[in-house]
Amino acid sequence: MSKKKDLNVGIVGYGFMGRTHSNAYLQAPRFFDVAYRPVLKAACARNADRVKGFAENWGYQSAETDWRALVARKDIDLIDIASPNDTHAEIAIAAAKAGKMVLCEKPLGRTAEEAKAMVDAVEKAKVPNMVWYNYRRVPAVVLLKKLLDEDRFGRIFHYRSQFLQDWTISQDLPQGGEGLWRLDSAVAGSGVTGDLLAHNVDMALWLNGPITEISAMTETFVKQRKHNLTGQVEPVKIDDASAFLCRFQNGSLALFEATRYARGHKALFTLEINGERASAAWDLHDLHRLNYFDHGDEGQLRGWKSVHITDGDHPYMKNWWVPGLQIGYEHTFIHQIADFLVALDGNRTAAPTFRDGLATDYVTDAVLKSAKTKKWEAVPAA
Ligand code: SOE
Repeated sequence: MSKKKDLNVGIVGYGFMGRTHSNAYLQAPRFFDVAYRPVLKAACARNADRVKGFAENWGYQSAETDWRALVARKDIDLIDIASPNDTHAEIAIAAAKAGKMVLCEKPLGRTAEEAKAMVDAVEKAKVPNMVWYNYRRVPAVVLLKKLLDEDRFGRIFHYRSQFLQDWTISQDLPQGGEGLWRLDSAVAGSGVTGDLLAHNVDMALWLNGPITEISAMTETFVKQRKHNLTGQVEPVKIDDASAFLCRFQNGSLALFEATRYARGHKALFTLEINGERASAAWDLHDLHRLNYFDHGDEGQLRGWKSVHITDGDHPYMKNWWVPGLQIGYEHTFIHQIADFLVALDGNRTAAPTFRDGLATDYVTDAVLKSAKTKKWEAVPAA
């Protein structure tokens, strides 16, 4: 392997996503033939002691407590935003203005309006940009995309996708603050619509093309929760569950559902697509399997196949262990940064770009709007 060029990374945020991204920067150049080696220059978060501990644990060379200082540093090429949703736009826009590459956790903006300002900033500055919709990089999902691109399915009739969790059912769970900001609408923007459904939507737009119109419903099952920052019981303004019907530009009809109230389900992300000649189904709990039905198979043996996507000719798998051995959740982030580094070397951009992230925000905004108006809502093109 040739000598790699340094790519100096400054990350904002040391939570769950700060860890997944940091791990990806370290592992990608070890497992993939990429021209760049991410150098962990600085980690940034408000709590000085904790950010220092995080930096030491992951091998960041320094720690900052003000993201503005991080963005101003001349020794940093790329700003990675792994902090809560209310910080995304301000940091991304400042980083783009400073000429940095910008990677951002999902959802891109709390609203499409915020996301649009972020797209304008990175496109004006012409800086590489990407949103961490990591599930696009599951090998079985990438294989499904390849099969669709090869037109093995024919006309697509249906798409359906769910993301089911159960961790907010207790009424005693507070809202707000570290770990629970996803329940605070001021920080998160929305509830499951922006947090979970956004994953389903990003993947669907990639696999099945644009969504044109939507009819949605949302519900907030627990109406009040203690707020961790004020100590007061306050109204809950996020959506706890969100579901919608829609039409895709290719004429297919779809059903989507996300909830944190599906008792027994921890992160059940599913999808199924039905075409004229074939169907496929995938779920995150069995992420290595792609279930595939080919109507072209010989009649007496026609049926659903469960293909174990771990062979050397499956997407990404030749870079890991030996055929049959599995990889997991953290590898989706490693694949994403590896793809980013390959694209960077070729002066290309890896998807999903900020503009792709905006397309998802347009859909989630339309979901929230339709749930309020109780009408079908059109989805603007990004
Ligand atoms: C919420 O529980 C969450 O952590 C999301 O924020 C992530 O995006 C999803 O991948 C897993 O669930």
